[in-house]
Amino acid sequence: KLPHVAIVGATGAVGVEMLLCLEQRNFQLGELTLLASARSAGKKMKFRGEEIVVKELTHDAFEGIDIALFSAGGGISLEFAPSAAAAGAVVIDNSSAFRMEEGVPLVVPEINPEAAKDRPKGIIANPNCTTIISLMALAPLHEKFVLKSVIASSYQAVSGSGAQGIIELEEQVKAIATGQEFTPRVYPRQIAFNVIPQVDSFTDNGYTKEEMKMANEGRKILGHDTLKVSCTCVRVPVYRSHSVSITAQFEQEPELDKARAAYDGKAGVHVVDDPSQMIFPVPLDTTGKDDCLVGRIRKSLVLDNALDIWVVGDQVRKGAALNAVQIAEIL
Ligand code: 2RA
Repeated sequence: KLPHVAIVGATGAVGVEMLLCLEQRNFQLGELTLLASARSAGKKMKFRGEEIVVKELTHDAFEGIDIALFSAGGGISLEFAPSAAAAGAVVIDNSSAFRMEEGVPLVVPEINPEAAKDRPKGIIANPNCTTIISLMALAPLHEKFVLKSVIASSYQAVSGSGAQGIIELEEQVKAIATGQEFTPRVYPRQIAFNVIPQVDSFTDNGYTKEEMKMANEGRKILGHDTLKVSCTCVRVPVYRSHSVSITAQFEQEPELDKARAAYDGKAGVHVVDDPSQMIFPVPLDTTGKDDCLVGRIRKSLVLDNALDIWVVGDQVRKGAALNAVQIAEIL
C-alpha cells in the first residue's frame, strides 16, 4: 500500500516547496492531504495536475496518515505532532520544536540516514536550514580529517522568514527605487541594501538562537559531542539561498587536493571553485536547485590544520523542503 502523506502548513513557503519536491521526485504516494490554518482552509493547490482543497488542521485530521510533513512553526508542531504520531503517522518536523529532544533523530539523509530508523516518539526532526547547508560542506571533510572546531558567518536569505520575508525585501526595494516611504515589518531594521546581524532572538550568552542551533544541531547530527562551533548569523537582502563562510579546524592536516577530492561522489554537494576564472558559488546559482555548492577552498592563514571554505544552498529547498522529503524517501 502506498503511503498516505499529509503536509501541515501546506500554503507556506516551505509547504509549497514540499509539494513541488514530492511532484518533481515522483514520490510514490497513495493519497495526499493538505492541512493549514482555518484562514487557509478551502484554498486549492495543484498536485500532479489535480486540484487538492486545503483542509483545516485539527487534532483528528491524521486518521490514516502514514507520513506527516510539518512546516507551520514550532507552536503548531508542539501542539499537533504528538496527535499525528498517536494516530500512527511518522512525523517529519521542519520546526525547531523537537530537534534537540532525546529520542528524536535529527537527520540529513546524505550524512546520518541511519538515525531516521530510531524514532521512539514517531517524530523525526529536520535540522535548521543553515545547519543543513553548512554540514553538507563540512561532513565530507569531517569524514576525511575529523572536525575539531568551526567558526562561521552566515549570509541568510529573507526566505528564511517565510513568504513575508520575501515580500518585505521586494516592497522595500520598490519603495526605495520610487522614493516611497516604508516601515520595516518583518525585521527590526531596513533589510534592502542593508545587512542585519540578528536571526531569531538573542540568548543570555550573547548569541542568537539561530547561532546556537548551528552549534547544538551540528554536534547531534555528526554525533560529535566535543565539536566546538562559534558562528554569527546575518540576514542579507537575498531572496532564497543561504551562504556560509566557514573556517574549519581538523585533527589531521587537510591537504587541499585531498579536501577537494573529499566531495567526489558525494550526493547533494559539489565543488565550484576556480578563482582564476572568477568561478565560485553565489546564491543565484543554487536558488531552486537541489545541490549545495562549495568554493573558495583554501588553507587558513590563522589556524593550523584548518580550511576556509564558502558554501551556498537553497534555504527553502535543501535547507527545508527537500531535506524533509528525502527523509520521507528513506522511510
Ligand atoms: C531563518 N533559519 O533563516 C531560519 C529559519 N528558517 O530565518
